[in-house]
Amino acid sequence: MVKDDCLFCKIVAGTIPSQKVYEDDQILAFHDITPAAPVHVLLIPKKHIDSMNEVSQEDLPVIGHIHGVAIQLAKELGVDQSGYRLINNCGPDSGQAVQHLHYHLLGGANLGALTG
Ligand code: DGP
Repeated sequence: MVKDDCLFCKIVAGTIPSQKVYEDDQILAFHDITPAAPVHVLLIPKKHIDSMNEVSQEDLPVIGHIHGVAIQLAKELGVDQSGYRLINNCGPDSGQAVQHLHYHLLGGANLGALTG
């Protein structure tokens, strides 16, 4: 459930501080420390899951819940109409730096196209 040397598990436990924007018993959302857009929030399951590759059938409800809260936060943070992006990085080629499943909610500026 918790991995002792995991940065985001420490944020869940409160031993590393974060600027929380949403929390319940299943998930936590907080501002990214190095924002890549005016709105840059990370949404994570409290349960330690290394990456998308380790998501099991039993984890699918929390993934859906993260999406639901992302939609809610996009509204609360005022980017639902201007547009936003919800991103998961999985594995080395994606640039995943923190090995605890997380989604980036980005918005508040034109994010450009992912593909040409
Ligand atoms: P990724 O490359 O997808 O693994 O993104 C990891 C993100 O985590 C990156 O945008 C920066 C953010 N981050 C790293 N360390 C911390 C931290 O201590 N606090 C917060 N709030 N964000 C962090």
